Amino acid sequence: ELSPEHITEIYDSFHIEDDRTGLSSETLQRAIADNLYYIQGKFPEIATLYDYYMAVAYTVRDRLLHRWINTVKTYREQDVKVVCYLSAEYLPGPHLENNLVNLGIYDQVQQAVESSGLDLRSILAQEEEPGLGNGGLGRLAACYMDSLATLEIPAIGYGIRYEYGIFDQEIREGWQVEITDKWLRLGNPWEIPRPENAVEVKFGGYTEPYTDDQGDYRVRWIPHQVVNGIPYDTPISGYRVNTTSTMRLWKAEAPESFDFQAFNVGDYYGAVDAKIISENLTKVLYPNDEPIQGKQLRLEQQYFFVSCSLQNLLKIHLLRGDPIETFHEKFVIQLNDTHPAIGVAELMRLLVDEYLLHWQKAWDITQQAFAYTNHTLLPEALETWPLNLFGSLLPRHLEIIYEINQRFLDQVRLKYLGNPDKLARLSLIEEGGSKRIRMAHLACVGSHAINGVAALHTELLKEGVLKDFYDLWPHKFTNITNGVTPRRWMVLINPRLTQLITREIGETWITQLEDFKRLESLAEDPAFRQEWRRVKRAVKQDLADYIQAHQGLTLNPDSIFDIQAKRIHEYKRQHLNVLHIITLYNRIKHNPRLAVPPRTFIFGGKAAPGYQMAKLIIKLITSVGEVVNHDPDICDLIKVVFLPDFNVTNSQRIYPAADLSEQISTAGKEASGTGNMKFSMNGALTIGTLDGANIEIREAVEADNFFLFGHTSEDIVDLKAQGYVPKTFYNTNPALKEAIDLIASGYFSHGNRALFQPLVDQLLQADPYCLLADYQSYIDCQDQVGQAFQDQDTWTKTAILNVARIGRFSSDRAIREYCREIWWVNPVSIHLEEYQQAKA
Ligand code: F58
Repeated sequence: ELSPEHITEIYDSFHIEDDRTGLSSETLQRAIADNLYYIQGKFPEIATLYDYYMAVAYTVRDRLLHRWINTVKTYREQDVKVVCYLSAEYLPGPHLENNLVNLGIYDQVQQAVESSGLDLRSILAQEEEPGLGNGGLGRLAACYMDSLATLEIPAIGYGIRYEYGIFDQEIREGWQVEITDKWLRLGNPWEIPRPENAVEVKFGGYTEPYTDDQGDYRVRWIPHQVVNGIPYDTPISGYRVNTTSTMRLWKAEAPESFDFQAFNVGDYYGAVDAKIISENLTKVLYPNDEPIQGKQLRLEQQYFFVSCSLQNLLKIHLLRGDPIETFHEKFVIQLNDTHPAIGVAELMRLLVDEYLLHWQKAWDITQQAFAYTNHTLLPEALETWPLNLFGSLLPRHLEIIYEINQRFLDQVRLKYLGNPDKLARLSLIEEGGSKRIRMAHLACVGSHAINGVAALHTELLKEGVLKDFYDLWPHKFTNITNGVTPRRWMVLINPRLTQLITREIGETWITQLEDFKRLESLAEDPAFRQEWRRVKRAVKQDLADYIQAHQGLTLNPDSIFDIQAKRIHEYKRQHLNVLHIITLYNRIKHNPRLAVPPRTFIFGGKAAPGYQMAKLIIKLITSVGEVVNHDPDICDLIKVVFLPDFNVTNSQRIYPAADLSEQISTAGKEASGTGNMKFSMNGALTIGTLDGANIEIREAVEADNFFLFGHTSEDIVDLKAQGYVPKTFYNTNPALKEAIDLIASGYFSHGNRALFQPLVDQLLQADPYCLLADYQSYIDCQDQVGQAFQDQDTWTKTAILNVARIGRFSSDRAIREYCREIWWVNPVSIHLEEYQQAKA
């Protein structure tokens, strides 16, 4: 322990180099050269663009570091309540440009780089994004980290440092090919490893009872294996505030000593094997957008990062000098879906077995600490684990879950006078054939709050999958509609529109997106509309240039850019979009003089590698594109583009360029959607169903400014209850029949009728996502879109109104709601210490 005087003395002896904190372009230029030389060990004659990227990244990281250190110090000293976001996935996107925007040093860095004869855009393009997630859920976690920092809410995001993130997608002969994502190959300048904070995680083995000194019954867990968790910290900057939060990702390593001493004494090769096995744990992200039922490694990943994180939190709590009993007053833990739900049992184990609390005390702390966000309604997507797998990996947790369940069901029994059906439905254990643990039930029982991610989704949760829990604890349920960060999804990706808007209404909207409403009156201003159109046209040209350069396809920037970009899934219905394309194609073929507004259909999205139907949908899109794009009869009126490798980086070119955003999931299937918000924020109009957050977007922008079609979620339920027969729609709708028949005939597959047979059969025989039932309504609606686009002035007015009214869908609003309704946390300002402030 050092005395305060001693600490001051140490500080006085430090000299913080201006080159690490200064923000002028001259200082930045010097710092970049310094980092190139001393960190990269390079000089201009041999430096690659990537070396320059690294040098710039380290330069920016230095500027983040003292903000970060002050943030951590402040939280330590002030004993603040901290939000802990537990998420198996994060999709933060490239860090460099985001940090330039948030720190407000884009122009200075650009000047510094240009003075050295380099170009900032090409340096930014060097960054490999961390693809540590599948889609919406991982990206939401990243938006929330951005908003937490910007709103100055103390927060840590915990997750997994996958060595290989989501695969890179290539398209070969129209098919998706998966390429390993080696994102760490050239080093990652944003992370700081902290091996000194490693923690141990146990797996397997058995438990045994013992009596402690107080004569209390206790349980000891003797594991079969121990794995080390090494934290890697990445700073997450807030927009124009000093707050810099931490994203702490865990990497698995083998503790060599464990195997040597306890098991394989002297067995060197055995120990090396154990090392390889341990390090497999955080090797790769499961590239599925539905849960991976029954894969042991997946459960190991979940338990690993959750145990590391909770152990870390307890350590921080005790280091701050707080008693274990007040843990829940200082930390709130948000479960991003059920992937970290094992945390409920793990916190109980830590409190009861390791910190020797009594069960009831530990349970009170646990329930008050945890909150659970559900992200899906698809019943097949609810996570369950086979009991025997679970028990062999986590024997102590199985006992704890039995105990939680027994006490829970005792309570239920009293309330429902025994009703056995109710008990069976609520139980944490699914009975029948083979027993399974229901992770959503564990999350509900162990949390003080449960939320869905859009109004409809929360309502459907309450009447569907979580109904019994809602009946039991209505007060636990809340809706928090998702949001996206306007920093990345507007300021960073659409500088042209940002500038135009800011010129008119100032820049307060960047942190108070509701201020967009000041654009409403401008929608009436013809001159402003013209400027808006000019911006949109320029942004579309940018995307057209990119596609020309990368795919050799020439696009017409005056055509409707009609875009669907998201994971490929039957419920998202990319193939409904394709049926519309084929319908337009057929119309032109039948009547070559038909006046149709030119359209460019753009798709992007990855299919889970094992999801055959999704991969076939990609092949269908590319095959239809091959035919349509080269058919002279079409006279370039229709173009179909599949943009490979949809990820955060590539998506940033896409959202700003859209005229029309496709949000066409079967009603009741998409929990919220967040792409819908990104498109709309950038001035696209939406064609969509009454699903997820579409409903709220439509309410906000008003019905006239939204292209609505399709059955409601209630209709869909009724339709199915009455025995849905897709063939009826096919038989009674000639245009639909013609489109499907054309696919089946082999027209898009060089005469190969077998290729798309599975897709056609699925539509005609089952059509679980009701494409056929929604087809006509979709086509009619698309015809309205085509009409509306002819009147560019009105279209632009509608686009401006969409933007003006989209303010509610900022992640800042969502995070404020979490803070107020679920977390009970407050902002804490971070002040830079004198000498550092002077430098800044
Ligand atoms: C998505 N879920 C929802 N899951 O589908 C989407 O409607 C919502 O907007 C978004 O969450 C954010 O709330 C989602 O992305 C996954 O990717 C999981 C990955 C791990 C396996 C289970 C699905």
